[in-house]
Amino acid sequence: MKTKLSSLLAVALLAGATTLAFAHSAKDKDDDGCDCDMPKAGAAKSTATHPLKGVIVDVLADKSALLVKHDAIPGLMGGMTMAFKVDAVTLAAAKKGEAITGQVSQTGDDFLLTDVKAAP
Ligand SMILES: [Cu+2]
Repeated sequence: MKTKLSSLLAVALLAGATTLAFAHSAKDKDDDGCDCDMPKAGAAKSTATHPLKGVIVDVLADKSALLVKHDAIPGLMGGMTMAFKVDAVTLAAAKKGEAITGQVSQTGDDFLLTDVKAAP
């Protein structure tokens, strides 16, 4: 029993060493100019965004936000009318009554709307 366990441990250690060696060689490739680590970080972040479909009810310029009547966002909230923080470019381009799609992410108590596009 003890022998079997230690041989299993040896296999696990070997597998770990192989993984480390592989990770190291992959990292070496990064040093050649590939920014492989960057998209990975972005992908991790994007798991916290949710696709939104809605209509701009009002442009709240003083709050850098859009009041949006949105459809239900699975896993986040039901359909409702609420304010979303947007960047200056999105705010300037936003038009009352326009149907849009976008990506919702949460920062503390604020909901952020990015990647805003006119709905097809
Ligand atoms: Cu909402």
